[in-house]
Amino acid sequence: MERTFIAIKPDGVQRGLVGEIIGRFEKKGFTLVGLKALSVSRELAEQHYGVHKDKPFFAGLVDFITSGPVVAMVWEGDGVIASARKLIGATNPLNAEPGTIRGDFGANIGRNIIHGSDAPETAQTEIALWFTDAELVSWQPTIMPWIHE
Ligand code: DAT
Ligand code: MG
Repeated sequence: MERTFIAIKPDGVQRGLVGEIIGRFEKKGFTLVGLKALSVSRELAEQHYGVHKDKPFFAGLVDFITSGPVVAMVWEGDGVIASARKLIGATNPLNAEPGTIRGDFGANIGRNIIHGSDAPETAQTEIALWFTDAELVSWQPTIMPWIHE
């Protein structure tokens, strides 16, 4: 079953959006298999955003993600990686459709509330970077026959 890495960034946590965001993933029908709140070290931030290390916004991005609490999650479900990106919306919240998390709650690209893995390979790498195997729980929601045929 497909899994993706989702992180609520310090702005989302500070603004009290944790419950709202978790609720959206739950109501969609995805399964929560990992969840923790943490302060992100610079080392973890630089590894997580390594693909952007040559971009002009990299330093600000690392400063921001290390500036407050982050809620890290792993969600499971058929097609969850691409679907989560749709629930999240465009990178720039000003371009994100209403109904998406960034479209409903964001107003600035540097404060876009949430991260979601963009492909199967990055999902796998990011889950391994943020969680140990022991921190992930494999389970089958009993409601699954009403979510998935
Ligand atoms: P996404 O988070 O939608 O996958 P990304 O991987 O291209 O977007 O960029 C990672 C983060 O970096 C993004 O969530 C916000 C920040 N960012 C991206 N482009 C930016 C820009 N042009 N100016 C400032 N911050 C930017
Ligand atoms: Mg990205």
